[in-house]
Amino acid sequence: MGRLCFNAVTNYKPLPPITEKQLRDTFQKYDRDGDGRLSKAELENAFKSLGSHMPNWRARRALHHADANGDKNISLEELDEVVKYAAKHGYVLG
Ligand SMILES: [Ca+2]
Ligand SMILES: [Ca+2]
Repeated sequence: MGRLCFNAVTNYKPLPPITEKQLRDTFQKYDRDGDGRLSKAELENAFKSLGSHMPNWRARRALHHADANGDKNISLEELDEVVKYAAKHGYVLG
């Protein structure tokens, strides 16, 4: 009977699922001008860092989805919706 090598399996550690808090922190980090809101460009950079292949499109969708008052910026209150949106689409820290 041959010996099976399980090293490849046992050494494999799946990344822990990213928490919504971590996602939120990541988005907040991308508030580059520190005005407490995420503009579309800032959102785009955040999605890029999360590994989005189409950060521009994703930022537009997220804005459309979460910008409750329509000022084209994501406030801290609205950020919860963006976080949920990103989590739902499987975004992880890159
Ligand atoms: Ca900002
Ligand atoms: Ca807004």
